[in-house]
Amino acid sequence: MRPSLSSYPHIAGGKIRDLYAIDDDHMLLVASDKISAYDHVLQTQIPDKGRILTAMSFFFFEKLRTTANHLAGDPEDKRIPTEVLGRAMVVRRLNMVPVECVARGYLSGSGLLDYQRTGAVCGIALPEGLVEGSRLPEPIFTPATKAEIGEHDENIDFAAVVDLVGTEVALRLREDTLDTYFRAANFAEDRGIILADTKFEFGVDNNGNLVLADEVLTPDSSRYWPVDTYEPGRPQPSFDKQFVRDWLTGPESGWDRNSDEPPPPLPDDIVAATRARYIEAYERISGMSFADWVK
Ligand code: Q0Q
Repeated sequence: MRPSLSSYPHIAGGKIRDLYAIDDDHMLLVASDKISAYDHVLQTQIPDKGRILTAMSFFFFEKLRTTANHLAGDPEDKRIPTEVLGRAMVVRRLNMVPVECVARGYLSGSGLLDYQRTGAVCGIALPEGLVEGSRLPEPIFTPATKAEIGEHDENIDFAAVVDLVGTEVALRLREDTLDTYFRAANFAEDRGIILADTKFEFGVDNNGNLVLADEVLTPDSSRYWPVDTYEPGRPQPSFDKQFVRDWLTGPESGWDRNSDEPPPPLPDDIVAATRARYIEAYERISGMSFADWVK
């Protein structure tokens, strides 16, 4: 008999995910079917998105198991309530590091903006002449401080990370972030998906070890681009959200992204196509069929 979700105190809620306390040493990380676009959480959900992205985290935690992580149970752990089975992870409770550990292999988003303004990202000088989507000479560690809900994270330089966590932990954060990104990006690229960047969260366990936490290498914590349409010099199509973005900014939605109006509900065909893209990303990367994932 599985416990009910209501028996676990709710600890934190992001826009898309929730965190519950199981006991003093364990937490439950739950992914919803919600999707965000243009800084809005859409009213339309994508069926199975929470299960697909949870399957991706489990896959990468196993694939990258030489990096210590916070997983404390398998996908069918008996502590997972039936209502969230397949889209939840039982994890060890950690002392979370107050730094968003971002690795970038390509120039996009806030990294591109920083580069256009200063020629550098997080204090790391880059070659001249780079454009949107440029592949960087080598992946870079571009940390950020966690923003309040609804705000964007603020990019900081390595010295600021040292001020926050000390030199030894800062060096380990940079090393683990770049090493884990490099391995995952190579793996994904061999399967036709560019992992342009990703955001890791780390925590410290009771033995003082630095541990990879949160979700990992999902399309919500990373930029996934299709290799076959990659072309520097313009915004790259998102592997998973492009159908949503194009419809919302196209003539059919009637929505103005510069207005204060919330986006309208998505039509069924856009929902179905987006669900298929999430499944395609998981199956191409993992080599497994989503039909076999926990339900
Ligand atoms: C922890 N979060 C993320 C979050 C809101 C997720 C705290 N193993 C852990 C974890 C993890 N993962 C956390 N705390 C202690 N031990 C994760 C940012 C926030 C909803 C879901 N915050």
